[in-house]
Amino acid sequence: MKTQVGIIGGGPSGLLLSQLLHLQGIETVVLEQHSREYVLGRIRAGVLEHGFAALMREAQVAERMDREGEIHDGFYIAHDGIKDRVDLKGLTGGNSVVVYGQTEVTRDLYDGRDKLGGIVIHNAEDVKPHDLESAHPYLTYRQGDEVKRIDCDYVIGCDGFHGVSRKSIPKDKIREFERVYPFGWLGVLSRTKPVSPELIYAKHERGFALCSLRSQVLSRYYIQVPLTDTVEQWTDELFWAELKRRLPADVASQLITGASIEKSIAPLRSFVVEPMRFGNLFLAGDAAHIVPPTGARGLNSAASDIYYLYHALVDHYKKHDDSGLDGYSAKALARVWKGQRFSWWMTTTLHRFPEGSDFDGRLQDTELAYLFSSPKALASLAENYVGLPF
Ligand code: RFL
Ligand code: PHB
Repeated sequence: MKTQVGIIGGGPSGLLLSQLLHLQGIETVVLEQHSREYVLGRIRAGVLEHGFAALMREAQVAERMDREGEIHDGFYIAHDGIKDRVDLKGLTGGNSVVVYGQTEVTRDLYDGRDKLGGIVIHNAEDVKPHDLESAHPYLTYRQGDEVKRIDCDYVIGCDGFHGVSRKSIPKDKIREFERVYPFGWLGVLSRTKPVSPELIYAKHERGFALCSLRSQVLSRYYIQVPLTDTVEQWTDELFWAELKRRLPADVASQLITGASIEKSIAPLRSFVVEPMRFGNLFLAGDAAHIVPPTGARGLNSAASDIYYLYHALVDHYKKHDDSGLDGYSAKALARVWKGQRFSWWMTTTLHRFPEGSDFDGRLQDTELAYLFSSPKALASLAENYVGLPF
């Protein structure tokens, strides 16, 4: 098979790029190692910035998001038994975020690909990129006993943190930057009315907690846990009891509990690879960078990569202009690092660090005291949370 752009990974990054390019008459093939059901079974992001939402609209897959997604004009930070509101709309001159699950985003993108007859090959095993430094790279993959080949002009690695794309780059051609946090998030999804119409990020001496939602009948809650904990250890009863302890009393008393319909533990990590290009391979999304989920930046950082790549590839094919492709890595990384800084700040400010000193604790308290006494500091938080411009 031959195509113009070979995309590895059928998560939100790969599907969005494929859809946007298709609408511009540029051919793509997406290779996904898992089944569609498996990809749609993963519960991840819940908060989309307006830039991401705009890109979904440009990709003509935003109808359901615009109908069912909730516009959130603010969120709360709970600390010391009280909750302080961050007025996103007021502080940013009218910006807000959309609460709409990544599962639904991905479902809408698959539907969009189907409608246009886009090629998404599932259960593609052993995907390998070849000849990335030549003008004629190609991909191979296995389906059953058969090994197949796709020739393309460019390979885009959208295959997440554990994918094959980044690993295909010789070690001496890239530099990796990483911070691993000494805790994870235990997440629970439940068919219950959310405790608060807006998200609550809670700092507590027992550890961080987050009250989020997918809709007015579907709640998503998280608590910080040691990395050694397992999902089996956390019965629903233990989870709800621990969550309540970490919330202000008036919030805890309102919490409606119920059976969990999904429960998982995610480790927290900050990671960036530089550059985001090797020959004719371009990395995008989690394949190139990971943030701890505290700032809700992961999927939103992927969106800016896709935006830059989309425009760069359109310029290449339609205007024979390669400046976008040549400048991609530097441009993408500039925004990626700002997302890293913000996610690191939210994480270090709101979590309990097992090795943290009393001095560190006082600094955390002072961060919040300063934040809620300074409209300028709050405006900086709000500007980052709604998403910096692409
Ligand atoms: P994905 O979603 O990991 O998709 C990669 C796809 O590539 C496939 N793949 C391969 N395919 C072929 N061959 C191979 N060798 C392959 N290896 C992998 C995989 O099967 C998969 O389908 O990466 P993508 O598309 O870049 O999207 C990134 C986002 O998923 C991620 O950044 C967010 O989920 C992060 N995140 C959040 N981001 C936000 O912007 N807002 C949030 O509120 C938010 N909350 C979260 C989050 C991530 C979380 N976890 C579990 C890590 C909350 C959590 C708990
Ligand atoms: C979620 O709803 O899954 C979610 C929301 C905000 C975050 C992280 C995760 O910062």
